[in-house]
Amino acid sequence: MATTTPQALMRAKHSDEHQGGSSNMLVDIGHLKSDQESYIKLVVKPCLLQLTLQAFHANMTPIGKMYGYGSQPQTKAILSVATLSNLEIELLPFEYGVTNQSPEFTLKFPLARIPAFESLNGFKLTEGATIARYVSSLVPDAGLLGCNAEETALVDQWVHFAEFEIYMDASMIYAGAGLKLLPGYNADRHKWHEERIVRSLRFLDNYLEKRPSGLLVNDNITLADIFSAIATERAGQTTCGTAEREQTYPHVFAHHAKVTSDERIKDVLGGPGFIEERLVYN
Ligand SMILES: N[C@@H](CCC(=O)N[C@@H](CS)C(=O)NCC(=O)O)C(=O)O
Repeated sequence: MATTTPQALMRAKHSDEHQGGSSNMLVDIGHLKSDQESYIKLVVKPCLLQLTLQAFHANMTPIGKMYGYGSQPQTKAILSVATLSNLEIELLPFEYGVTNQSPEFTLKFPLARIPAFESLNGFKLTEGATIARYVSSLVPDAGLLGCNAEETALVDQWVHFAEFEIYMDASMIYAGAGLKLLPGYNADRHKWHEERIVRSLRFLDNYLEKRPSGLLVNDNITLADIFSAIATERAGQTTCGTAEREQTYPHVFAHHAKVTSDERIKDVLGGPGFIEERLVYN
């Protein structure tokens, strides 16, 4: 199978990456209704990566290859920490629902899910946060897991918090109210997910307000900041419109802006695709 660098592949594929699944679940967008189309136009397309990563990748150290696509949040996190650690992961050509169902893929990764990583010596790993943590551990000097045991524990705390207390609920709203692809999604469920996100974002905003660096663990970007920015991005595509971002959770979205505008990773993370008005379900 032909391979290419992540950068070239993402440039080549960015126009159809989301066709296969922008949410955390299998997405068939063969028969879109007009409101689904407009959500995709407003939210999904602006998220597609505008990748112009160039020369500064020239001296990266190769560590392995990965199936994923550049607009998938977990893949973005992994490629961000690889970039910050000066490590190169080869992103393999991937067609959602085809590549991950192929015998070549399922022999190595039986769950048929991405991202799926294989190191140069054949070590295989799935689950985006785990792959990102593993990659972060390869270059301790990059500081992505913090600088001591306590900081590392805090990094883990915020990664889990971001994934399970923000991203998961926001992704349900994204798929249920945004893309209208979740069977049985209804107003009660919407309210339940929204209340969980509100509670978490309030907590996060209060915490960040007291952080002089504006970052979660120390004065440098860690894995925690990357996962948090990715999770709050999904909140800014669902439960947080402009008013909520600017007035209700200003520290959360200042943190998001700080992380995603970092010159080293801003092209990997791509544009946020924020919405103006928060999604209401009716
Ligand atoms: N828990 C996994 C979830 C990853 C995930 O949701 N992958 C989706 C694509 S966005 C997938 O591979 N779906 C294929 C399937 O479920 O068959 C992680 O965090 O890495």
